[in-house]
Amino acid sequence: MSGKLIVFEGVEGCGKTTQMQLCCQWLESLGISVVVTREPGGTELGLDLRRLLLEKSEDKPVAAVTELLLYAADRAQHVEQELKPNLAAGKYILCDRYIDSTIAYQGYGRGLNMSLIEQLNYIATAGLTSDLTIWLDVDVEVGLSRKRGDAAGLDRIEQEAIAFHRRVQQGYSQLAATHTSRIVPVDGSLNKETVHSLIQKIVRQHLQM
Ligand code: T5A
Repeated sequence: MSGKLIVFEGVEGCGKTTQMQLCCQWLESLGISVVVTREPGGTELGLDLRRLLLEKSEDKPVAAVTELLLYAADRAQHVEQELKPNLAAGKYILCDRYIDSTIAYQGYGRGLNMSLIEQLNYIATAGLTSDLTIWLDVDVEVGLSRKRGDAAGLDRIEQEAIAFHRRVQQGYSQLAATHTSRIVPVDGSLNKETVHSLIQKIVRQHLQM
């Protein structure tokens, strides 16, 4: 595969969408062909799964294992339908969340079995890992307060207790400490332009551009 997979990760409201847009504009200005996608919801099937996963509905509870399997199903479809073909075509893919989200949210956040999650991640991705994962490190209170300012309101997972979001943040911290060559932390509390220029440097260094 000749393309590159760059993943953006972090807690709610860490600024992934904002930074992916800026990164896309920058890469395109260099003449690079870019695909922007996300999990959940990077395919038509995935959009249906995203709605099931994130809509707020008192009378439709989602069990933790069900949630894990739905994220895995979304990923399996996304890898087959979007990631593999675009990488094979030499594209740079900017992906909003990937395997580390499942480890952070379903593993650290929900407390599900880590080896089960790793197996499911492997099944869903067939071993496809990112070339670079940028972790936008933001305090959970800062991220959630940014989201509260958005008109759409908070989704099912954003409405979880603050202790859940803190466990997720701890998960990202552990992941970054373990996978130092793949996951690069960026201080997401800085202003948008500063975060973008830090990301440019990381992408250049990491992908030897
Ligand atoms: N999930 C996902 C799992 O539990 N397991 C999994 O395996 C996967 C794949 C997905 C949800 O699913 C969960 C995690 C999530 O709960 P999502 O679409 O990724 O949902 O939702 P969010 O993480 O909340 O993503 P958002 O798009 O809502 O937020 P972003 O992208 O992090 O933030 P962004 O860029 O939209 O910015 C949010 C606000 O902050 C401002 C923006 O203008 C915007 O108003 N902002 C800044 N303000 C100040 N300084 C900066 N540097 C700023 N950057 C952005």
